[in-house]
Amino acid sequence: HWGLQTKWLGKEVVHKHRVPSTQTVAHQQALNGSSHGTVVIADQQTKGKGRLNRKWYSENDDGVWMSVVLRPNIPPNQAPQLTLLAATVLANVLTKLKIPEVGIKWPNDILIGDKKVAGILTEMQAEHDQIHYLVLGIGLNVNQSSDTFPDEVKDIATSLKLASNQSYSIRQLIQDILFEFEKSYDVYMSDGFTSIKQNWERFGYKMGEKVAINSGNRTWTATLHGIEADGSLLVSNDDGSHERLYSAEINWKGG
Ligand code: BT5
Repeated sequence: HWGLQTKWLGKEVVHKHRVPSTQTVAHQQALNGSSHGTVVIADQQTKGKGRLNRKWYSENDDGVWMSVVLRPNIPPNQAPQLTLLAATVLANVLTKLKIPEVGIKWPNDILIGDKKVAGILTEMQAEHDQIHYLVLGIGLNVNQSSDTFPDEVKDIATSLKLASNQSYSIRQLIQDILFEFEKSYDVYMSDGFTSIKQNWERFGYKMGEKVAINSGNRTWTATLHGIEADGSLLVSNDDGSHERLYSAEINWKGG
């Protein structure tokens, strides 16, 4: 049993040892009518997914690999707020564990120092301007050591163990994350985006600093200011103009 201390989140838990991706399983669950708050957990994923068809390495039992089915009563254009909410929840949980230098790199990377420890993938099914359901995936590296990561990510990835020299119970982390997620989600549903914004910006990576930004074929420097209700990132350019970014890559190297 998962020992969850939640009210509605994880009332139904689907646990698999090894699946291609918990996202796919969660989509099937949702299409088969699974209720709001259904959680899909896997020990291992053979085809973990990132955004834009990128890979999420999660082949071993050394991380939290889970997806949550949500049926929120919000317009589809507010769905990015749930990604920001999930990022804030993860940052809070890690900080409570006394992990140092936790940051959120817009839009969905959780960092320790300059390295990525977790990512979030939100996929939505909407029709007639209503969210049918949403699958929110969380991948958190927990007990990997430095030689566990594949070459492609070993310089950019980290784990809780690498950051703190201790191992963690994955089950306990899942309990903590779901508990905090439910609390924040309920506050968000009653108080709206402002409940997320402040908390997110507290962790916001390089907030108020000048960084290099990459968007499509454009690269330039700008100062990061904060997040907007539509999930965009507000920046000010060197010529003083402000801009909202909807998809971009933040690089710290050129900053
Ligand atoms: C993400 O995408 O960061 C979203 C990751 C979501 C994973 C969860 S696990 C449970 C659920 N089931 C799934 O199949 N997915 C979700 P993105 O921002 O596109 O970042 C992907 C990039 O992160 C890759 O291109 C790599 O550079 C890097 N990466 C891949 N695996 C990593 C890992 N384990 N740790 C750190 N970085 C990684």
